[in-house]
Amino acid sequence: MAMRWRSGAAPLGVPRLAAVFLASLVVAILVLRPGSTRLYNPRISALYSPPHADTPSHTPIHSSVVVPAYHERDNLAPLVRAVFASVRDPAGTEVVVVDDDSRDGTVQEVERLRREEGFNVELLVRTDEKGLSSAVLRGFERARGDKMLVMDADLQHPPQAVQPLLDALSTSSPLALGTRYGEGVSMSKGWPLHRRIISWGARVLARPLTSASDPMTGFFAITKEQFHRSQPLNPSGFKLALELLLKSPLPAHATVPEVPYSFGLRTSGSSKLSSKVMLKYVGQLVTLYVWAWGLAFYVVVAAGVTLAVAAGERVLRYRARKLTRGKEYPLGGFHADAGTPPLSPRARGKRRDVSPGAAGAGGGGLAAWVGAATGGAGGGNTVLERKRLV
Ligand SMILES: Nc1nc2c(ncn2[C@@H]2O[C@H](COP(=O)(O)OP(=O)(O)OP(=O)(O)O)[C@@H](O)[C@H]2O)c(=O)[nH]1
Ligand SMILES: [Mg+2]
Repeated sequence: MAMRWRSGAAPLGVPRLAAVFLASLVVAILVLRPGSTRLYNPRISALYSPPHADTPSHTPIHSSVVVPAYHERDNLAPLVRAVFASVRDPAGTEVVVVDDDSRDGTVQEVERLRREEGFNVELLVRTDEKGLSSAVLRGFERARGDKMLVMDADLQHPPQAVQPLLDALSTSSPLALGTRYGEGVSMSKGWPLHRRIISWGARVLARPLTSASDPMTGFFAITKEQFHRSQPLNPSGFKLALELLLKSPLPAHATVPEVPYSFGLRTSGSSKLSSKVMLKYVGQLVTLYVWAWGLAFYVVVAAGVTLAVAAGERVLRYRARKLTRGKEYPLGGFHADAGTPPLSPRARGKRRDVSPGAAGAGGGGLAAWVGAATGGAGGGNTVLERKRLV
């Protein structure tokens, strides 16, 4: 393929790069602007109405373990048993399972756990909504405890870590995160390489937003009070902890404790982490960046695009030069037809005959070509040069 780039062309100067920057800025604002209509506002949630201050709540439940579940029937019994076995006060604890109409026997299983095994398990079956984050948000609405903890149904989050995570909550730390990257813990060895890479990439992308070691965690705890303090949240996606981390303003001097836990392998049921979920994560990140940085985010994106264009131009220019290296064209300029064979020594000898004409034309590019074409010495050689150039 003939290369069109000419090394003689002027490099992209400041005015052109400024135009690229402005165009990218406009496109970034138009394309990446988040819609605010479908956000979830914890303060005006549909189901939950906080008790009035003068009517103290008589519920003995102080901790709620919210479990989003989709096709997880076989995991529910081991999970519920392990959770109640590991908490300090089982009578003051409830498990709230939020199922998205799995129709896999989850309803019967929860009923059985309540009736036959006597566990305090609530079940919310949603038929009009789907998605992990929104399931957790609905679970929060249902939860009666002042402390709420979220964990997966598939036993990847160790039930033994439930009590330490609940204990990490206090008035000075109303949000606590489980972390897979703390000291003394590890990811299950069976976790496939591609999952590790995805997890690493997701963390890197979120790094400028938070210093938390595992903002992608699905294992976290929050007080109800802190939840209601939150700004409207994105209910779509997988990463509610990251939303809460950024959008629920902590009281002065509050900290976010991290409780290390070893991430296990799913032994039953199947993963819901699809490429669609990953794309949604990128969308969620974009809205969070806009939320946190405002116009500065678009400026960073536009600056990135401009840098990429400038770098791309340099690479093309460099490649073009490399392609013609060794081809000796006497007339200057750049003729990067990679398919053109180099001149033979004989032709080179003849070519020398025409060079005075070229020199007479004053150097490179089109002017040199014209000079050679019109130079008086050796019309035959001029034809040879013309062939080389087209
Ligand atoms: N209610 C509800 N729960 C969901 C939905 N998607 C996922 N879940 C649950 O959320 C938890 C986390 O989902 P997983 O598929 O285990 O995601 P993951 O842990 O990142 O992926 P694996 O490591 O492959 O298990 C599980 O308990 C799922 O059943 C959903 O759309 N609705
Ligand atoms: Mg899982």
